[in-house]
Amino acid sequence: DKQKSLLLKASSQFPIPPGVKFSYGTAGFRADALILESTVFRAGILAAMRSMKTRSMIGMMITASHNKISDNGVKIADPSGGMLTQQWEPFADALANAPDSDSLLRLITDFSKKENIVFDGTFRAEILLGRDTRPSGESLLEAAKQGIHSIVGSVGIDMGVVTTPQLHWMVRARNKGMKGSELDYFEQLSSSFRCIMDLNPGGSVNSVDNKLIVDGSNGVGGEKIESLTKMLDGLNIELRNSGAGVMDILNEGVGADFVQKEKVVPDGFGSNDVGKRCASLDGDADRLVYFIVPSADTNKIDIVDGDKILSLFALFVKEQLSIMNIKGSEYNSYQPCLGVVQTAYANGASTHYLKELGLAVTLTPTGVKHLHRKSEDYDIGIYFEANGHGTILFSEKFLSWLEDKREELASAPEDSQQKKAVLRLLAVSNLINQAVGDALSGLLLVEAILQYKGWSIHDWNALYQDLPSRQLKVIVKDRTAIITTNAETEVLSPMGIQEAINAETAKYLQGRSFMRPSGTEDVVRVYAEASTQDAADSLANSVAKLVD
Ligand code: 16G
Ligand code: ZN
Repeated sequence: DKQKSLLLKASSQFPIPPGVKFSYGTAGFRADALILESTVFRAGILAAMRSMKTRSMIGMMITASHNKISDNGVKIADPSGGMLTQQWEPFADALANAPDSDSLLRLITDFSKKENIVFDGTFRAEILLGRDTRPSGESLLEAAKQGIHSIVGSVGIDMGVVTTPQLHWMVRARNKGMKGSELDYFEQLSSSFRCIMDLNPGGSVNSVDNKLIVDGSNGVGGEKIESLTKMLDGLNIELRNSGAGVMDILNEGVGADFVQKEKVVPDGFGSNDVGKRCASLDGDADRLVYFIVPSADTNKIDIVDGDKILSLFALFVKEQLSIMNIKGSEYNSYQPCLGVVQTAYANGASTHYLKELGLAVTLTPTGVKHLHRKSEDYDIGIYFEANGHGTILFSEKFLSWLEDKREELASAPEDSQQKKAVLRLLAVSNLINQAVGDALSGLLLVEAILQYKGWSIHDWNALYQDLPSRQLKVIVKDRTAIITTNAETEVLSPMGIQEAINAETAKYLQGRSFMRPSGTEDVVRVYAEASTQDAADSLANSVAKLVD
């Protein structure tokens, strides 16, 4: 029939490269851009099918985030704006690796039967498409459209060059029946930012230096932050590594991943920036870290990472909850539960700090989908990976409770602290991206909280002192030989390795160490921390020797 011939014809235009195995992985398909056309074409088919299944709009983002510029990738966003459901990942893998058009067609037919997807063209499947600034993005986007159009009745809507979180936000907004253009995104961020700033103790007058220097990683985030800044006052952003210069190469010696892993000054920064407040985005602007150049004599930086952003957010939210005095008799019927979610990479000092604050801390395996899902268990769930990806999730129940409070307090005096705390939390829920971690909205919230507290980056950095840590990677033949448990903190198999790690770790003061197979590369990663840098290095080295 029509659908079959359409699919066969279109897929014959996109043969798969020989000898490559694609895997949907932790964050979608990712590879050298030159071999990705068939994968992106097929991901377009998958997105259309997902839209038909869920009767909702689906997102498709073409990006390889912090990877080098010659790589690219594709990720699917589900109707909520979150990551594609894990239940469809095996189908995604199978589609990407089907050797020819006939087997592709068979896979699609079988899976659609199982999922009750009927190709009669009566449902208009809609896929929002976005890409980062990679030059390969344009032709890959074309391949995505071809994939979408090979399913009868499906349309792709091209949003152009956007950040990953913008695309996820747009999908979420549109599926909630709200306006979801880029301008709507900027308006929501800037108005909620202004709202929090206006509620600050000093009003919108700045109590601390409002100058922030941003490293745009030579990617899409730079351009977007400039558009956003035009709609803001109360914040003075100097953008570097915008990607506009001829020598500017995406993610090369710049950006959040580089800064957090290497802990050295990124390109474009130097001795003139000693002591200033600096921030780095990654290549698709879903990660954010801050840093300080401590002195002109070294290229080392003090990293203010995702754990510290999490701690700042948690401290702020907890403070607002206690201003509202929810433990008091008045609100006794409902006690919102605040929880924080980290991974094994979280610095031990951050976990200790958060527990001392009295918060529930949970660890999940690496990868945003795991942290995000766990955070949904709370009324307010805050999650961050140390690498700077994270956000705050508010439950519907909590938000409607807040709305009720707002109404109750409508006639309270302007300077009612309770009223302000309610308004602040509502503004935070509008500012912070509910779909996925977002460097732009995260940055605005950090800035607003620093103003609220009257803190410099040094005050913030002093919340706790990071334990020295070391990360190593060991190249292995088969990373799947290592199987971990307990949120990747322990090795289950091969037998004996965990005992050996324990024995090594016990030799060090405040020692902690684990190994895990990477979800994105053929390596095993080793993490160690201890009371001194030398000790952390030496622990990491001895644990790395246990691999293979
Ligand atoms: C991906 C993940 C990131 C994780 C990283 C770990 C998403 C959107 N991104 O980039 O969260 O930290 O993989 O990489 O989930 P690894 O498994 O190679 O260490
Ligand atoms: Zn990214």
